[in-house]
Amino acid sequence: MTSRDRVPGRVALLSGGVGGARFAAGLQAALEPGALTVIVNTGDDFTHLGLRICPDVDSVVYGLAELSDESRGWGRAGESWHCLSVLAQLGADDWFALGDKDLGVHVWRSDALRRGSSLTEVTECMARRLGVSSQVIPMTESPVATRVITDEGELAFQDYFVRHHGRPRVIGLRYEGSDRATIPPQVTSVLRDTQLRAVLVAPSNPFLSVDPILAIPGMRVLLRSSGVPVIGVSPLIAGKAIKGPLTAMMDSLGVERSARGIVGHYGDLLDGWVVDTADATESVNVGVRLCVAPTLMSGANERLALARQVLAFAGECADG
Ligand code: FO1
Repeated sequence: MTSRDRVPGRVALLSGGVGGARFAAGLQAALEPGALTVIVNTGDDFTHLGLRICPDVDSVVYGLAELSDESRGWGRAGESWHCLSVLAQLGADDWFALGDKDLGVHVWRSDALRRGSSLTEVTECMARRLGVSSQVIPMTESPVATRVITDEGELAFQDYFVRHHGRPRVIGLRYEGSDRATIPPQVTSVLRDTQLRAVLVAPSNPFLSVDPILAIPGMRVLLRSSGVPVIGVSPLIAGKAIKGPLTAMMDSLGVERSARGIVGHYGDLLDGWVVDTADATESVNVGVRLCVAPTLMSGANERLALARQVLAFAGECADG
């Protein structure tokens, strides 16, 4: 693509892991190099085998660096699992699948954090060294941990999601530490940049990936006062999530499985909502402006096409 085909202006994206990483890759291809900033959920982060693991940050960086395993959506392509097999042989915890290449990142990051670097610095360095032109910023430096209240008791996020395969019925969620969390200055500066043309919300799980970002005190006000359209992309296609426990969670948390249900859940955040073509007829009385687009991001062309359509819609919303 020539630079003339690139959409001008800066864009901020709120993102979780897998779906968010794919959408971020499309936006990076559609925008001028360096114009995308991804603000990433860290509620899934945890310490495992002494290593600090940041799954959504890593999924986004790998996606932007074109290093992701496309079928899994998390972790790296061409991964090997020698370390994990040794851990299993030794009777260590092996329920969380850490690949050998991925482990290199966790060892390096944990060491850098122990030596006093911030997660923002480590993430910026990782993205740059892996050749990413976009800015990737963890939602906060403060410790925030998503806790899932289920019919089998309260679980740490990765216990619920990976160890229990997202099967327990979800009754509620807590974003532990979020009430004391602070917004990184880099996030504030992007959201106040006069070149900013849109704030986008990725097609990520609202409860697990986006709500932890919105739970940081002052974040909603900062997003709303950015003066640009806030546009979300639906994580549902034909009323279902591509992967993961979203629809079961919507049912158990009493959120209607529809555009209206999710837009209503986000409250006064959004100016516009993008639904898949399969959901066009169901998406009535949503309460915000609506755009219909093919949202299944099966490859690079589809990701780019979706990004361009969402950016055009954001432009229409800005023009009134
Ligand atoms: N997801 C799984 O379903 N099983 C795993 O074993 C697993 C390992 C893993 C290792 C590193 C990493 O960065 C992500 C990993 N994920 C795994 C994905 C992760 O648990 C979730 O996708 C996110 O936290 C939700 O966005």
